[in-house]
Amino acid sequence: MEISQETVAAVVRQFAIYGEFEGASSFGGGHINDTFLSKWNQAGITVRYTHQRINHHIFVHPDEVMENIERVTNHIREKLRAAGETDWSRRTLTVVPAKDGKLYARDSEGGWWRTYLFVEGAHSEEVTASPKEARFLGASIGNFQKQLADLPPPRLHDAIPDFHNMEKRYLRFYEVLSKDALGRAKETAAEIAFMKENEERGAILIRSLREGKIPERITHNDTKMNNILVDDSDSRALCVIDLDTVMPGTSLFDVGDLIRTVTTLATEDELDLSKVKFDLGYFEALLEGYLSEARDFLTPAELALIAESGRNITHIMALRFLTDYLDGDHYYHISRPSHNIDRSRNQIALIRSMDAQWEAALTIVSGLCGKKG
Ligand code: ADP
Ligand code: GN1
Ligand code: MG
Repeated sequence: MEISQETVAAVVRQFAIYGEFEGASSFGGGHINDTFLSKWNQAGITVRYTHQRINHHIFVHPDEVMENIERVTNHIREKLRAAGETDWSRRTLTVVPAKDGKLYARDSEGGWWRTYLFVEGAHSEEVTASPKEARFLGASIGNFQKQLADLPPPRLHDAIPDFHNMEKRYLRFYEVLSKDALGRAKETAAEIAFMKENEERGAILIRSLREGKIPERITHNDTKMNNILVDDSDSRALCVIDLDTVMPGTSLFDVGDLIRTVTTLATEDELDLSKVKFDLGYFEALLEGYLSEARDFLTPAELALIAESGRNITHIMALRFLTDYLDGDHYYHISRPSHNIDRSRNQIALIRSMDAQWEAALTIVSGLCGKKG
């Protein structure tokens, strides 16, 4: 549903922001929430804020999501301050509460909104610029997991229960497929066949977690690279954003989504599948960065599944995009009718490219895990 300027102008005024509202415009390319950037005149200085209408069909308890985000960002901020870091308001998101003290505000149509300080001098990217940048991205997520390892109880809310539960994702896929409401199964026979052939290996991470072979940790669960802001000045990963899905999970969900998005120079919806290639150089650089922060706390069982995590999360996305296409595109934002099936085909191409270089990927992981320092 389109959001009118009037709705935005009315809702942003509910937040505890000083000064004169100058306007807001749509911003960013996320698939889930609606993001706006606003400008305010604060006694002669222009200050910008980020506002998001939370997709409450997906995050059905937005108040709980905001509670999670407030706890997580406060914890990280305290850590940064204690370590004597400066510039901490660019290194973690800052929630701006509403004037009534709540972490969200409601619009006249029942929408749920939140506000963050806009992180200036940073941007998000869709493809990695260099192996050096891949290293920074990896280190930022290793560090994020480390920062949250000692978050005091209680347990975070499950923002989306079973978010990366492949067995449940398959059940939903079969349900949607059996209805085939739009008659799209025929044209997607090859992708459906791929999903059926690979169902067994898709469950590796979720089964390992359930059986206690790998530990539960606080993880981000949506670490695609455009959810990490990069500093304009030096290309360093500056701030991990899009925190809606931070909740208990496995470290492998995060490293897996990084592998999915950082190790190919094609975007997730690239149509020329010959460009969708898994790049071992970026893979190694990414893992070097990640392990520089995470190797001390990861268990041998987690390390052994690192390469698999990339394939697994790519597989989940391929399945989710296909399911949404068969279901009539209700979940992801799309900008063309074939967008979801294009994404699914792209992700399958990436899995095939990983498969083709599997032994080399495993050799890189064992080389890195053996390395000291
Ligand atoms: P979605 O859940 O829809 O993906 P995100 O939280 O990822 O929404 O935000 C969409 C985009 O908006 C991000 O990729 C980023 O470019 C930009 N963005 C979001 N929050 C901020 C912020 N606080 N400062 C600067 N840019 C932001
Ligand atoms: C969505 O919110 P965004 O665009 O960063 C999705 C992720 C997928 C991603 C695929 C809550 O992420 O799980 O990996 O699209 N987020 C949710 O691009 O479903
Ligand atoms: Mg996002």
